[in-house]
Amino acid sequence: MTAQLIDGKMIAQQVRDEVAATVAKRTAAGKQKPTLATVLVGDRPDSQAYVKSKGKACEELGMGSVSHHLPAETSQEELEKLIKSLNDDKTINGILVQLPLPSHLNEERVLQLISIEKDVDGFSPINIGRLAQKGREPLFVPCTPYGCIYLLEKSGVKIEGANAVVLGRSNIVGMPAALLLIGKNATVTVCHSRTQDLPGTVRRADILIAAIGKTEMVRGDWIKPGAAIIDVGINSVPDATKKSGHRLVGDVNFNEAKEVAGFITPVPGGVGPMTIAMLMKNTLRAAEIQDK
Ligand code: NAP
Ligand code: L37
Repeated sequence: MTAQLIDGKMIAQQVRDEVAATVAKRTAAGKQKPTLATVLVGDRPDSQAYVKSKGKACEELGMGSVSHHLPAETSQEELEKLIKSLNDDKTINGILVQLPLPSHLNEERVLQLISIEKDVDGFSPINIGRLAQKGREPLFVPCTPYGCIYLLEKSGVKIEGANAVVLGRSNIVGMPAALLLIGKNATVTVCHSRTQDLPGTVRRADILIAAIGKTEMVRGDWIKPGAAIIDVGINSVPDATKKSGHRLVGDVNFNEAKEVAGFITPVPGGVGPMTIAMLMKNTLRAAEIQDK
């Protein structure tokens, strides 16, 4: 292995410790616990697991959490009513609607309803609009892309002037990750399912953020020697040696890429734990904003 491993689990723990220390100081000063409301609609097992981890993280860091689990057939009207009541609830600092929503629901209308001071996922149109404009700051940076950039910076990877390639252009990962990299003065190429010559494009990347959800699609011979690889993909593959019968792998073939790259994140233990840590950071920030 030539690449330096970027230990997301460890870096996430450092972020969590910092958040917990600030929360403890606030609580000692008699302030209300920063409190996150999670909203999950339907029964996707992955979403259920992530929302559960988010609630657990809140408790571990001395913060409050309230979880709303609605049935898959919830109507748009019922969901909007819940969001409005969370907006008005003074005991709630952050609101996270776990995506994707079931297909009959209008995601855009739900996200634009979340009050901007409580939008800890950073997906409301005002937050994303600010992220996309020069000289403007969003109130909250979306958790997964924020985690990716944090890992690069903590590892001492220079973003300014780097050629960055982002694989994927989704609203929750690829596009905001690309906007953040542009804001940090990288030269950014965004690839998607219609991109021609993906291997050739990836070979020019000093920084690669892979978020396509395709098992180990990025091969070792696509990687520029010394590149920094942030693998966001979470893919489940059958594995008879595991009790669960499966294991998680990324969008990058780790064993091949680690021989060429300069830095690489593992899956699991890379971006996943950072997503939760950055959500905790954003929830604390929401409480701080609402103090004022
Ligand atoms: P998504 O909404 O399905 O978007 C996938 C993106 O990848 C799309 O832009 C799609 O292109 C592109 N794409 C798909 N197949 C491709 C191919 N063969 N070549 C090039 N581009 C391709 O997924 P997402 O929500 O962004 O998530 C991506 C991955 O990250 C998933 O594995 C997900 O589980 C994982 N994830 C991890 C975390 C974490 O915290 N670690 C958080 C969120 C998501 P088009 O736009 O053309 O369709
Ligand atoms: N903020 N995140 C936010 N909003 C959303 O709407 N969908 C979504 C979202 N995505 C999300 O929460 N993803 C996510 C993915 C992986 C983890 C956490 C959150 C995670 O903890 N992954 C662990 C492995 C977990 C496991 O073993 O199952 C990891 O180490 O990667």
